[in-house]
Amino acid sequence: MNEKDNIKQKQLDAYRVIDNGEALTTNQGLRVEDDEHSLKVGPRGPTIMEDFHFREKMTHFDHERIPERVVHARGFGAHGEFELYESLAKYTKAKFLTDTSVRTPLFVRFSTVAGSRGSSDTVRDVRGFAVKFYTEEGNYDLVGNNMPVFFIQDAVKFPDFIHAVKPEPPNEIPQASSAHDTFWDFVGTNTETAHMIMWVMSGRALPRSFRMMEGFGVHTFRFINEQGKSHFVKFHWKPKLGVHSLVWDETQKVAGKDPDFNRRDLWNAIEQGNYPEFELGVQILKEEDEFSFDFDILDATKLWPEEMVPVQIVGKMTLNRNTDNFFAETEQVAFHVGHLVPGIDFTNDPLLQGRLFSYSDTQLLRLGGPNFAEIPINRPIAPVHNNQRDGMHRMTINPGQTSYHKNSLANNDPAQVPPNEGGYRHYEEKVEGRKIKARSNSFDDHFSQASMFWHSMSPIEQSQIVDAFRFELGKVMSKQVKQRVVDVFSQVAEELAERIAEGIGATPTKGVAAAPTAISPALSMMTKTKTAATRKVAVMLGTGYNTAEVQALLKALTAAKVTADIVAKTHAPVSGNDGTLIEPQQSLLTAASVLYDAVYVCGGKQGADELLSDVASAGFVREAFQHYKTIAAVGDGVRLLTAADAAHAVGSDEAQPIGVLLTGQENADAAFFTSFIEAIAQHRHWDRIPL
Ligand code: HDE
Repeated sequence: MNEKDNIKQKQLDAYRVIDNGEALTTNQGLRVEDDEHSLKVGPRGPTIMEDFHFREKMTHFDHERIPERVVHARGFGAHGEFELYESLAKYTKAKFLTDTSVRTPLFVRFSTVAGSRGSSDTVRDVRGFAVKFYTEEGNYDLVGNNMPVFFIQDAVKFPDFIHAVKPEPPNEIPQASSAHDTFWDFVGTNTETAHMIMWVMSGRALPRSFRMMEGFGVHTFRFINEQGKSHFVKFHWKPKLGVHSLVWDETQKVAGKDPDFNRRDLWNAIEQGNYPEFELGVQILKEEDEFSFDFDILDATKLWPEEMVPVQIVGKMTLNRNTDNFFAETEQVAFHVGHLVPGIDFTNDPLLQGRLFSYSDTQLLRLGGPNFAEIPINRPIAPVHNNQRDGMHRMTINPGQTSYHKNSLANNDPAQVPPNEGGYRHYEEKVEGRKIKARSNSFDDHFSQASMFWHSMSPIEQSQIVDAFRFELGKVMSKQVKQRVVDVFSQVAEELAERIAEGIGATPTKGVAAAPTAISPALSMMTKTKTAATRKVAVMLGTGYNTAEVQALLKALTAAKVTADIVAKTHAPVSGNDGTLIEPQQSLLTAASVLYDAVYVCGGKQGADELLSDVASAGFVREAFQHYKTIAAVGDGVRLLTAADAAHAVGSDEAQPIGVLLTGQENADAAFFTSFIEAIAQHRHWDRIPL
């Protein structure tokens, strides 16, 4: 969609204020003569109360902060659009899901859950994946996560769960981490968490990029079609770049080297025109099939295995515009599961039902009153007319005498709308029962799907899960908490519990594991799309590099949409074998191997000596090797790899490690570049064995 056709962007234009070339003024529009000095009695005297400009400026500053979100405080947003591939009219009357000619503007916010606004991006955590569609029929918010299940089954337990995962009350430690006693105490005492914990201990909690993670609506929703017929639906977002994770050691280092790693990645991708794309998928079930499974479809700790209920791809979201102002857009955007359009409705999932209260409630505190829907980023593109009035920061000026319904003085406007003209009617589900504080027995099985997850993982993923448990529980002080967790996960898989127990000095419980309901290959990240596009390579070089080769390499990388940084010993321009100068983007001091997907070391004796004279160069390569990344080296550059224990010398009888590409020649050719790019597309070489 052309930007100028994006109706939401047109609406936002009215609020964008460009300061370039303008006079400095107060908030009252008064031109300001001096913004450097407060008004004083003489140049060394006291500041005078009447300096209204100083007071206004300082007061505004003093009030700049609003409460951060109680969960999902750290997030990052972008604008985009949604296009529909095929009409879903058979299932829903939602216009944006039935009319393939409509491009729906949207805003997405990705987030971590536990950390504060200033915490690091690459912590082990669930990622929020919230999308606000600005549809012709009103805003529709799909407020999901990057994992398809949740920790708890009933919303009433949410404050308890969040209290357990947040930093502990006495000292607010640890920040943005679940590796502490209260979290694992909650897990050990609330076994419904088991399935979600398996996801959180997996690489899904360490996304390489927001652009490389799936999104899930989690709950079962309803589609309602024009005839009033209901189907159950689960929503999925499938990233075009596949689903990929960092490794744990890497995430911890990235958290120090670049705490903004994921947000920078998203921002840069959009700035470079590499617009992230996610396809929308739906799993649909007939109402008659509500009870056809050995789990309850209203239980948010269960997923519908894709092999059982296929995901139909129905459209695509493209993120194509960064924000102009983080606070105005990303911070003030207010999502709510209860923002929906005709054709979509809720189910009785008790987690979903509780969310319907929480999201609007929390905005009242965060955004200071009931008029948050008038903030530009939250405004629907559909017209808004009702009898709600006043409140903090009311923007709309509603002329007229009446603000009530029914009225006779204003023709009873604004008028109610029948469903056949777009009025929202709740699905008339028949419900009966006694008022009771209880949970259905059909929610009792906490382990079968956790077990399915474990058994669907590749051996590498299983090892990573075991290591994650060992790390997290290794940080827990209480022995009984650790033992209790081992006891719980003995019910998921005996082998898993044994391996955890061995790592933390606890005792595995034998013979109580649930049988997995099935194996679901779709759960493994190893089964996802692989491409080198938009990956980042560090090209290490020193004086005398082969200019023609480096130019050809950069060309080949660009053609494959791979981005590259030249990394040299310092930032000073480096001269090639024909005297051409290259200005490095990074030096060995500013670059870190954990910020790249692959490393390419150029040849030339002088250059290799130059790089090797700084110990950081071998460390750089070593780290990339340990993180299973693709490494290539040419001619003399191979010496960096041998110094880093990342390769055997060229011509050695030993097999080179997987994902390490060498050439003894001082000039790599096109075939070498192709192999390099193919290796990058593998994401990581998990089967690599250390030398
Ligand atoms: Fe949220 N959640 N949540 N949540 N959630 C919030 O709303 C809540 C749950 C999710 O980028 C809060 O505006 C309850 C599931 C995302 O602005 C709050 C329960 C899923 C975001 C809230 C849940 C989510 C939030 C905090 C259990 C995946 C960030 C700030 C019943 C389907 C949205 C805010 C953004 C944010 C409550 C469980 C996703 C307090 C009570 C399940 C992506 O209202």
